[in-house]
Amino acid sequence: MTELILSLDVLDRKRAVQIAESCAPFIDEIKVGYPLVLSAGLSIVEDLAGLGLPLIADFKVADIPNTNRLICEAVFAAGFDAVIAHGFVGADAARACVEVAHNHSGAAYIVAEMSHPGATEFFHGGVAESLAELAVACRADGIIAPATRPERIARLREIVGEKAIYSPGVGAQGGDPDTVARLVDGVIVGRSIYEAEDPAAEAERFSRIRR
Ligand code: BMP
Repeated sequence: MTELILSLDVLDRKRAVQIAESCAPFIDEIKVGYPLVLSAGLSIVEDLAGLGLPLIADFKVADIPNTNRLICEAVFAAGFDAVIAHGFVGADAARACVEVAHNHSGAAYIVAEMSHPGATEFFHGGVAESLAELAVACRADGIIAPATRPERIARLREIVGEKAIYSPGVGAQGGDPDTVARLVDGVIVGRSIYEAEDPAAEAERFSRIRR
């Protein structure tokens, strides 16, 4: 099944919780990143935990192994179920995130290629392929790949095989959810849902990709 993952980049705590609650029947996971955590505090996790949906910490962790380890320990102690980390810092640093995640029965995903136009300045010439290979070598649970470039997802799938591919970049960034849903394990949607007049109705509309 392809999951629908809500990217909850909403700054107001009350509104974030309201949106998450109303969308909960139509989504499979919630991704929380710096915008919400830096505005509302890490304790936002406690407010969202009651929904019973896995919570992904999108902190794109990218430091030395020891610091990565400390960050990931804090992430899982806060109650998150998964963490997103960068791979360009090297296998030792990425592996630190994976090890902490697995010690907490959680998951770690490595960014292989990003979705915005500027990403191609550095993610080209085999870089994303190397990061996908690193994710496999580090026993990460999956990768992040761009919904804005479905042909790249297909290429990265050849490398990661059965591992999960979660893909942001549909809607507001131009990616087509139905095309991408056929290629990935989870479609990440932010603004198209949380900026909609009726976020729950929009989440329900997107939930057609859960098949
Ligand atoms: P939106 O649907 O509003 O564009 O949100 C996409 C979410 O996915 C944002 O939280 C963004 O930071 C994240 N993201 C992305 O858009 N592209 C990437 O390559 C990696 C991401 O984590």
